[in-house]
Amino acid sequence: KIPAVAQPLAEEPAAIASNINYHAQFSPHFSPFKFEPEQAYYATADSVRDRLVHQWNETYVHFHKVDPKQTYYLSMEYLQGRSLTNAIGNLGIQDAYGDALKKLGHQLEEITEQEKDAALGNGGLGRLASCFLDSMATLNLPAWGYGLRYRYGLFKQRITKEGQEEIAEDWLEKFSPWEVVRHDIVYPVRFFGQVEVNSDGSRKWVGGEVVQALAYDVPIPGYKTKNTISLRLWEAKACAEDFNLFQFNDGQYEAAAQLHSQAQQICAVLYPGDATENGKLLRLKQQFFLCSASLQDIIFRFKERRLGKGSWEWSEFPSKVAVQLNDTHPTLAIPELMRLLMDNEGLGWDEAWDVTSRTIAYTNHTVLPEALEKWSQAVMWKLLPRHMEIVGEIDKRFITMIREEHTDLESKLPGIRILDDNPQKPVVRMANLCVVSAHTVNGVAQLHSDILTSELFADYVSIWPTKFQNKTNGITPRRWLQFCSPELSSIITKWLKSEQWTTNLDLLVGLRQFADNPELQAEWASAKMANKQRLAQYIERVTGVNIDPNSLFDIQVKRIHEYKRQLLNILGAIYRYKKLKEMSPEERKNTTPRTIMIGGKAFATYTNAKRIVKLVNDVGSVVNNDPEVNRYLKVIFVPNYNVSVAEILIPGSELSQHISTAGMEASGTSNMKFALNGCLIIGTLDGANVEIREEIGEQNFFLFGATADQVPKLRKERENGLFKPDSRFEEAKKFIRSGAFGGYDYNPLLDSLEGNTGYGRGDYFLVGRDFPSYMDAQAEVDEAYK
Ligand code: 26R
Repeated sequence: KIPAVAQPLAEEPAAIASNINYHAQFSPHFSPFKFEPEQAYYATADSVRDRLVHQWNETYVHFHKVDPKQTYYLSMEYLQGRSLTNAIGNLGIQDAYGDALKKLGHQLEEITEQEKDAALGNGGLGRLASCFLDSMATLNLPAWGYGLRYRYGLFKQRITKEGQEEIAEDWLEKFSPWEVVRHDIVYPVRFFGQVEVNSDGSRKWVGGEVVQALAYDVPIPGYKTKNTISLRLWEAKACAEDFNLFQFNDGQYEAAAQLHSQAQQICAVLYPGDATENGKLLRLKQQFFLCSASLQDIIFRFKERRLGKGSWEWSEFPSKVAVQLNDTHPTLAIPELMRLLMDNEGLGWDEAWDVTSRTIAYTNHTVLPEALEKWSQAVMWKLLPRHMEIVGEIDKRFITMIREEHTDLESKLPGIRILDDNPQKPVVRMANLCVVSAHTVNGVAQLHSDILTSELFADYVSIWPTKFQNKTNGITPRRWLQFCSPELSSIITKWLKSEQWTTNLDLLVGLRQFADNPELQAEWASAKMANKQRLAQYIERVTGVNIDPNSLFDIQVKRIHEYKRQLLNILGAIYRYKKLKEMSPEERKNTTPRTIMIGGKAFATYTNAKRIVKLVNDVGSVVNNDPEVNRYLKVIFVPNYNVSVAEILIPGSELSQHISTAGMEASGTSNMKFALNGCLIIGTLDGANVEIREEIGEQNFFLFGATADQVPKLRKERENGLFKPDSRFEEAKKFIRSGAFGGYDYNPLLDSLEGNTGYGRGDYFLVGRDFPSYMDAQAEVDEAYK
């Protein structure tokens, strides 16, 4: 029984102001004599957190009583961004908090900007995880997320003369008000060691080193509901007895604390470099650490809830627990659940397998070969000997099943079994382990799911015809429209005469009947202009470049990758610049002025991606400082793209680019965010673009490029020297090679577009093939904008 809260939560601005004041004085984070924006932020966050904690406790007690089937989302990444605006918005207390802060001499908007982004992820997959948490909370689902509490999240990107520089992002520097450390929730996680066989034949994993997983809980409030679910992030720490007092007193300080510093490495950074053996081992440790701690916790909660109901059976587990794997990164949850059930709980193989395979489901997020995880068997035997036994047994039984029940697939076994015993480099194929073990496998957009069943996982379809599904990605309309564009949101609400669209986006079709209404058009245009002005101010602040809010705002923001083809975008911009230079002043006046913005981070060791960042910056320096043309064209590299920057860019966009080589972008999710903010798309038939185009209509989508089914043939043709490049494409490349954008050697980057063979060479991503149709589509954009 939880005692009732003694003091009701304040509703009136005056009472809220006094609560904020209270936190400013008594929270131990800073001197009570200062109340500048930073202190006001922490005090406001603490005050909002009180409300969340209240709902959060009630949610936990409620689901404990009801004991429904609960979903657990296992993800190595979460891109939460900022929490204050979202929490206040979901609780429906913006006005009261805005007024309260005014009384205290502050603006809510200014206060919310004090918050650092929680960037515990890389890109699409991490942001998807965060959007799902918001939606599941809003839908009143019993769901939790599990992840790692990285000390340093995704690096901060600084642009220098050399291009991108990575800087450690100390998001916890001044503490996060959105996490609650749970000293009562700690599990041991073992690494290395060996397998012991007991007299009864049962097996036990012993020895090695054991670290502690300590829980940090982040509240996830639903929108307009009390449901407040948890994101539980694990931190690794050593046990007290691992600190060697004897050595310490002997002056051997480093040796004394060795186990402590080893434990700290586990959660030190997101995606540590894996070029070295040490790096690979650390990543595998991270993955296992997440899986083991989360499953121990899930089993603990299952037992706790079932014990309240009297007797229970393990066979009930899959009707009470769903574990969703966000890509293959948490695949070790499969052998870990098997191990816990067999070695700790005493289940036999068949029973443990039945429970495990009915509990686990797997989402695939990429078909890129280099992103399909394969772990060295040797490293796995060393770090996780018991799990390798189990994976070996799953593989053996899979082979037996094929030989007995699917003889037609026997010849395919080398490709579809889990272990790849290639003597050069024996590996475990994590995606295969997921497909064999999970009850359901899904792709993230229709086209992507079709590619999974027709190519990547085609051989499994006849074994399990009903295992494969599509679940097209989505986004939370609260963060990505309601809160990031209050101007546009209130216009939508006004015309629909209801706010219901914020939880039921289908209702937006109700706006169609007003599409030609000049009054709506004027309101809409003024909201867009306000958002463009806000964006222009931001760009001026971070780059020093002044951009014209009356020009077409054209944006491409996402991780920098060759398949996403930022290179196609910048080559198009370069061609546009060259043509503008060749025009007379009179001719220029007839063009459509454009501001092209490109932003995104390149993985630190991805050379060509970093060259693309440098090229965009170099082109910007030349174009933006060219007095002849800079009224008609600006090229901006937006530094340090992250969730908060996206919240400024997307509402101010008019055209956005989703131009990946068809078949390579699993879904994309920013395409949805842009479309939702009334932005048109130029894009290929790839990922979720296909479905977005069906929803928004062809007239709002500037389509170009090869289709996914043409791509293999086009690559073949290219290899056979049958490709004839367009003269515009040649001209743009030649212009760069001539040194028009400075002394940096772009030849290696441009050479990746030449030749005729191989991944990453010979224009594997078909930039040259799609360039002419891209330029034609851009010409249509210019006309439409006029
Ligand atoms: C382990 C390592 C090699 C690794 C590979 C790939 C780590 C992280 C990734 C990230 C990938 C899987 C990713 O972010 N994929 C993106 O997922 C989004 C959400 O489903 C999609 O919208 C997007 O198209 C896809 O690229």
